[in-house]
Amino acid sequence: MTEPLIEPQHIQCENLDQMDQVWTRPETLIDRKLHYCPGCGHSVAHRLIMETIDELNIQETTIGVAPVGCSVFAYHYMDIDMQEAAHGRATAVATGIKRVLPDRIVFTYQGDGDLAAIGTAETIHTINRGENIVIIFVNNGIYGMTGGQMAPTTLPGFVTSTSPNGRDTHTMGYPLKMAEMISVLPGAYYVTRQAVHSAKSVRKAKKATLKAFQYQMDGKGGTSFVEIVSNCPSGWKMTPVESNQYLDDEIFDFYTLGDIKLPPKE
Ligand SMILES: Cc1ncc(C[n+]2csc(CCOP(=O)(O)OP(=O)(O)O)c2C)c(N)n1
Ligand code: SF4
Ligand SMILES: [Mg+2]
Repeated sequence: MTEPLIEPQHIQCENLDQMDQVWTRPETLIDRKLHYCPGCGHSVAHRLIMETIDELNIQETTIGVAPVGCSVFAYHYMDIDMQEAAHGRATAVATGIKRVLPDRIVFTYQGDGDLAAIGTAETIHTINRGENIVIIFVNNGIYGMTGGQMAPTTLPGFVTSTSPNGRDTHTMGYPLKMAEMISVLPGAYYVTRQAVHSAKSVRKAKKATLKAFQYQMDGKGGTSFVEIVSNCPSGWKMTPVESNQYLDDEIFDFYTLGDIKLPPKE
């Protein structure tokens, strides 16, 4: 029998009633077994969004748009109104919803294949029109759902099932920095790049998500874009721990974390 990677922890909690509760499941995050692979950042990203919706008290007024990709079943976990979109079309669907129901808070949740490959045109034109929606972009540098093919965001040299010798920039081009690209559009109101691989990064990503939804509620500007650079342990052929280390060692040098565009000062 192979040894478990992480030994189970048996923690004795003798004075449980005297302890401060530091975490509870967000009310809007449905208590259901997730279909994601162990250690996948999608589940943490889901939690952040649902915490944000709880804290802003917008469960009844929020409509999410789910993509095609590993997060295609996002609506199984998010206890809000949700609409499924065809692959890449989430921001176009969100545009329609927001225009018909302008008092609703509308967001898309999309992977990098969905947003930065088949959906590039929809993404750019939605933001160029300054639609007052939030786009949550989970960039894990690969097509996770379909078996680990190269994405437009894959780093040079990275091995995937369609770049078995590593991404060769001469024949396969360079990785797209979507956040930087769209930040030059006048319709982009708030653009930030975050991560969810550590406690510190989760706290920062949460603040960014809160801001993005709050900006939409204030209705002063255009599109808010929150990129979450994440892992795909299965597609990357790494353990969850290795994949999080890889983010720190290799990925964040290219996909620098932090705010890229802030709303104009009043
Ligand atoms: C029109 C169309 N083309 C291709 C596919 C196949 N397909 C499904 S998901 C996907 C890519 C998913 O990758 P990503 O958006 O990065 O999400 P991840 O699974 O990595 O979270 C592709 C190419 C499809 N479902 N529909
Ligand atoms: S294939 Fe990758 S992105 Fe999809 S659930 Fe598994 S680890 Fe997450
Ligand atoms: Mg992906």
